[in-house]
This record gives sequence, C-alpha cells and structure tokens, in this order.
Amino acid sequence: MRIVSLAGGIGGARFLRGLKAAAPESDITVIGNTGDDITLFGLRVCPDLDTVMYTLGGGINEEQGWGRADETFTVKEELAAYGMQPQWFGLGDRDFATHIVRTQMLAAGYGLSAVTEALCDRWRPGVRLLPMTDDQTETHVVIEDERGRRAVHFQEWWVRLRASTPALEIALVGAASATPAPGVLEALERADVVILPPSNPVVSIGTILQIPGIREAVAAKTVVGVSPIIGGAPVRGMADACLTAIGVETSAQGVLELYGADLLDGWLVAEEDAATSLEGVAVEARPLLMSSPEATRDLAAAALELAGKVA
Ligand code: GDP
Ligand code: FO1
Ligand code: CA
Ligand code: CA
Repeated sequence: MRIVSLAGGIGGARFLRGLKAAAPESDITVIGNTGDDITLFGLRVCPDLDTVMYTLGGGINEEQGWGRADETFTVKEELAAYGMQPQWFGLGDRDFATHIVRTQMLAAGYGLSAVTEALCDRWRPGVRLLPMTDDQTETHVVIEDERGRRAVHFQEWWVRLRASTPALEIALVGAASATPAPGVLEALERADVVILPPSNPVVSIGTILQIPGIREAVAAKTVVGVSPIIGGAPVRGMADACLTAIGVETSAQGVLELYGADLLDGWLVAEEDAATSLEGVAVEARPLLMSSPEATRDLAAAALELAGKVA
C-alpha cells in the first residue's frame, strides 16, 4: 500500500511512528510542514522536518518532543556571552551540526528536498520525508502589544510569547509563489490513501495545504484525518490560540468543518467527541491518545481501517 501523510512536528511524528508499526509493509511518504522554518545565526532551522526525522530515526529528545537526545548547549551559551540574539530559541550543540550541514548544502545550491534526503541518509527514518516546498515560506503572526501592531515570525509568537498575545492574523509568507517540492504531487498522485495526522490544523496541516496544488491533489484521494483536539482542547501545545485566530472553534467539530467534506472522507475523534458529524464524512470515535507505542499503532491502524471502509 502507498500511504502519504502530511505532518507537522510532535503530533505528526508520534503518529507516524504508530503508522510505521501498523503498516510495516507499506511505502510511506511524508509531506512535512516548513512554515515553522527560521534563519537563526545564519543557519536554516526546519523544526518540523527535524522533529519527524529525529523521532523516526531514534535521535529525538523523547520528553521534550523536539531537539536531540543527550543534548548540550555550549554553543548557545557562548553565543549568549557575545550578546547574540535571539536567546529565546534553544539550539543544542548536536542540533547545530544538522543546521550547519543543511545551510551549507542550501548555499551550494541544493534544494531543501535534496538536503532533507541527505540528512535522512544518516537517520534512516523509514519513510520518504519531503518538505512541502523547496521555496522559502515562513509563517508570520500579526500581534498587537505595547510596541503596536506588527508581524512577528511564528517561532517568536510560539516560543518567546507562548502564544499568550492573541494572533490577529496568521499568514504563510511566500505561499502564493511557492510550488510543491519535487516528488510531492507525484507521491500524492500514486497514493492509495492520504492521512492527516493529529497535527496542528492551522500552522502544520493548514500550512501544507496552502501550497498551490497540494490541497487539490490531496482532496482527489481517499483522505482520513485524526483530530488533534479532544474534548474541546488540544492534547498538547497551543493549537487553540491558532484556531481562535482564524475564527474556528477549538473542537473536533470545528477542525472537521475547517478541513471540510471536500477534503476529508473519514475523521477519527475521541470517544467524548462521538457526536461530531458532517455530511459526506464518515466519523468514528476511537481512543485518540498516543500514550504508548501500542496505543499509537492502534490509532494509526484505525485510520487505515476507516480509509478502507470509505474508499
Ligand atoms: P508541532 O509542530 O510540534 O506543534 O506538532 P504537530 O503540529 O504535528 O502536532 C501538534 C498537535 O498534536 C497539537 O495540536 C496536539 O493537540 C496534538 N497531539 C499531541 N499529542 C496528541 C495525542 O496523543 N493525541 C491526539 N489526538 N493529538 C495529539
Ligand atoms: N521550542 C521551544 O519551545 N523552545 C525552544 O527553545 C525550541 C528550540 C528548538 C530547536 C530546534 C527545533 O527543531 C525545535 C525547537 N523548538 C523549540 C520546537 C519548535 O520550534 C516548536 O515547537 C515548533 O516549531 C512548533 O511546532
Ligand atoms: Ca510545527
Ligand atoms: Ca477525497
């Protein structure tokens, strides 16, 4: 079976681990979000691609969900001693090496998809990991505080401000002129099923779907999504702040309507959200917490099973 999954960071990566366990014989292509990407200290950082690569490749800091295991922060401390900004983003020493390789290859003219493939030669994530686009696109957030109304990079809003200042607008800068990365439309074309894992519906899945051509190519397939919202709240993180910013209720129903029946064929919700419904979409209630490898595998298996029913 050929499976394509979109993915953000932690929620997507953890689900993908379950998907690999549920469908070990399958050919899995992951289309990763690059809207979170940022240039820091001259280096290109791709948090969601790295989270997927490290999680599936065995290098992730499991407790934190992002960054490397056994990490140290000597370079960060030395940069801070020079007064280098920003100091609110914690790049570890091991992680720095990944960013140096990536930035050097990008500077040599390789596309981000080729760079990601090269990084994955080391990590062997067991899936084909593609960035949504090789073009530079960045999510920016319009906020208003004592300094007035201004746009900040998504990472500044998410990491420095912890999404506590309301987002007035969330925009993917560069989206209109971006094109899907090499292999993205081909993988979708060949897919038997497309999975939307429980990633952030606005700044992970919503971002990927904004790259011209991707939403249409996904919608043409059998598509099953897993709700990242359980009982009216995100399981982890601040997806509620993102949903509020675009005027969508933080609920399994709200996200289902956001994706819509033109995109989704099936939607998995938690047992307490069993009343969720939308004409044209098969909704099933299942345990949605990825609390163990087995629970995560069973969740992925349920998504594939639902896809089989609605195909
Ligand atoms: P990020 O890029 O690191 O923020 O990660 P993603 O966008 O891939 O996923 C974030 C989403 O994962 C959040 O909105 C969480 O609610 C969701 N999430 C995290 N753990 C779980 C879980 O165990 N079950 C479900 N259903 N969603 C989860
Ligand atoms: N998240 C934080 O909350 N604080 C950090 O200092 C931080 C550093 C960081 C470094 C590399 C990386 O790949 C991810 C990192 N993240 C950090 C996570 C990440 O930037 C955000 O959680 C996401 O972009 C939201 O998906
Ligand atoms: Ca992310
Ligand atoms: Ca469809």
